[in-house]
Amino acid sequence: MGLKLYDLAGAEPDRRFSPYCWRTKLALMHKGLAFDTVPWRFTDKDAIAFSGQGRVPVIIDGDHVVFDSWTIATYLEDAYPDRPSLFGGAGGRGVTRFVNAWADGVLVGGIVRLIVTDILAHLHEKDRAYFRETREKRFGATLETITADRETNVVAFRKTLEPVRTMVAAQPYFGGELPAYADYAVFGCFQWARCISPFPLLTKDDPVWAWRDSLLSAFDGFAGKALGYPL
Ligand SMILES: N[C@@H](CCC(=O)N[C@@H](CS)C(=O)NCC(=O)O)C(=O)O
Repeated sequence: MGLKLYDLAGAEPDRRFSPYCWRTKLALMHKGLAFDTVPWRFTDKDAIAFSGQGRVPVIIDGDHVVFDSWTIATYLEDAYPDRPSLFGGAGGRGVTRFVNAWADGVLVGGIVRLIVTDILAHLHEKDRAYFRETREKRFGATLETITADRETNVVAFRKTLEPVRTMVAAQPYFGGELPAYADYAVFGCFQWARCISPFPLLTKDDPVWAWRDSLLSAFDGFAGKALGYPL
């Protein structure tokens, strides 16, 4: 049996929008591993109960069940050492852990405030009440209040991307000449937004735009072909 990934979907089964699942899919492509995805909704807790928790990504690889995108990345690196490296050695793994944490805190946290109402609009009916309730509790505000000032808030969000601009001014990817897991950790956040929201996160003259474009084209346009909004 091939590798299987439980992948967050919207109302349409092929609208796949989790930033964490995108990281995992690109890591699998990078390793050249074939996989099948299972569309999963927020309230399908029973479907992944075998993993002992309630979030995706979850992968089944033979006898191994692994969840959490960072844990999956380290699992793939260690289980498939002869395939192209995701981290480029122990030092790279350590630095990538920081990039991953920065993406989780600064990017996921910044982007969700710009697109959360668009996420709600694309969810399967059975997920909507759960999503609204859990997120409004988390943010302490209605979803509509959170995105109301997004035209202003996106300006501050773009400023947080300055380290990425510094990086792409000197080299094509976080991984150097070729993409690595640090690229996927950051790119997954932009792909999440593209798949679920028409709201423009970047301006065309931003050097981050070109970096994102090259990842949309990677692996024969794997991420670029996914259902989402045009950029
Ligand atoms: N730290 C986890 C986060 C996973 C996560 O939060 N996944 C979301 C989808 S983007 C989820 O499954 N949420 C379920 C819920 O909110 O009930 C990772 O990196 O995989």
